Amino acid sequence: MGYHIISAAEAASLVKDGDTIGLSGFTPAGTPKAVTPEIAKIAEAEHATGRPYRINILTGASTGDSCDGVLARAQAIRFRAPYTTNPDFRKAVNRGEIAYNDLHLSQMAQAVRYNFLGHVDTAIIEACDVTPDGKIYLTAAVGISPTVARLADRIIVELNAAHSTAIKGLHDVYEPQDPPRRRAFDVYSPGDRIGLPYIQVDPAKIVGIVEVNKPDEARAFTAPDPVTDRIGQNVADFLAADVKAGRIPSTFLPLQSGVGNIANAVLGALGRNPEIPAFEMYTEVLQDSVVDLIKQGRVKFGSTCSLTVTNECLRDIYDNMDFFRDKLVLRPSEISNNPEIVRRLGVISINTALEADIYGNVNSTHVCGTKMMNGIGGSGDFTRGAYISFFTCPSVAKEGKISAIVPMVSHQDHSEHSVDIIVTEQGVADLRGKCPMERAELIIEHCAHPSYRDLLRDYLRISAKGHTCHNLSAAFAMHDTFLRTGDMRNTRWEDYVK
Ligand code: 0RQ
Repeated sequence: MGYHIISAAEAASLVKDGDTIGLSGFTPAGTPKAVTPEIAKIAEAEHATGRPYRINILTGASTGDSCDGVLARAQAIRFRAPYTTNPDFRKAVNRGEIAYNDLHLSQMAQAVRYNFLGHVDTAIIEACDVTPDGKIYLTAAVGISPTVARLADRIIVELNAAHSTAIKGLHDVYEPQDPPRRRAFDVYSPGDRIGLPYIQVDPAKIVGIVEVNKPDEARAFTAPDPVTDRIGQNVADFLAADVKAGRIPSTFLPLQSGVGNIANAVLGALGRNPEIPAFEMYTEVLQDSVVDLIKQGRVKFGSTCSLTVTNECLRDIYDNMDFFRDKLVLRPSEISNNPEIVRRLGVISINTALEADIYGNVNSTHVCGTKMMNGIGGSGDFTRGAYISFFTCPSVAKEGKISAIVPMVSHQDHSEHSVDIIVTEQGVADLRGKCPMERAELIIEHCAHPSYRDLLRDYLRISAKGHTCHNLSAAFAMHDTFLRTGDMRNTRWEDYVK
């Protein structure tokens, strides 16, 4: 091959204190798994001798434990962007130990190109193949790999035998020009290809190949429960009714769906609903549920940034690539999540909220306004340009002690101007064409849990009249009561009304 085969430890020794590394992958799919644990060992050894060692990480979305987990536990991360789901990383962020920049995923690659996030010293790219002339064939995701591979001083390739070279050809690698020279993206349907099946780099920049045989660290989601099932059913019934009413074309429109248990349940329900025609996905992550629907013919095509599937499911795709090849494409995150394309295609977006307020503003990221959960991910990329934007969540969390419907969100990721439909297991609030007070009534009566409806109705009674009614002394009383007593149901408005 002409490249040096080096150990993961040798590769890690090239990364120095203060360096910035750019990683392949998007979610645990396609993320490097061998070099980052060795970087963590260096950090621990340096810290043991009293020397500083912290690095900056730029990547596509979340990673696996062998990246964010081991590096966070080794206190080896100074700065990281964007989205992450790792519990140890989350704890370190909420202790104020890591500078975490929660960017929209579509903006990540261009933020690196615009030099907003500093110089990339080393790119670590997981591949299933690499050619002597510098063609890198990626694995189960694209993320920001083309950009960090091009901009980095040096590239380390993790050649991972756990991925099959059968995946070659599924990627559509395209890196836009920067303004003022950017051209339109010629994606007019989810299956349109605009790029190359590999990343082309200068082979002289590849300083070493690390041979790896480690599967992706994908999480298996729990099976749908009655609450997530009901949410899925509510979304599916609503979409079927909108098709019948002529608000959605009878041929249907491409869907985007976030990650997690609710997203899986929603897709399952959509697939089962006979009134919804077979559809396409223009999305950032494909989970097992979509692969099942492709096999059943219910999903005709999936454009995605990653195959965030269980290892069994990935093996199934690799073993049946003749079937899947014309039904999937893997794109860089700035294309899979591109707001220009999302609005052009008329994507129906379905994302998850931690909480929504009675006017339709949504918090997807911060528990009680201060503690980071995961991040905004691609939810903003899709919501703002969507044909119809949905947010789903259970009406209560923590055995009913927290209401997901609150007077005012404690952190805002998506504003009422971008949010069309809110769905809980209680029902659906269709906010399209509604003024704020009509929205409040729909959200309280259709989405809030019955044990919180009186409390929310009473909030409106104590609110100052206006286009949007609020009582600014009491707007966060439910959050404050939860933090003081452990249960939002203890909220007494009279304690807050001045
Ligand atoms: O806590 O883990 O302790 O049980 O939040 O909630 O109901 O299991 O739902 O797995 O779908 O995650 C918004 C976090 C939901 C996720 C979020 C607690 C609840 C539970 C998880 P436990 P569920 P999910 C895709 C696009 C980001 C935006 C997005 C997410 C835990 O979907 O990160 O969609 N979305 N991005 O108990 C306190 C509340 C709560 C609460 C739920 N109001 N207050 N805790 N929980 N509501 C990502 C990519 O782009 C790659």
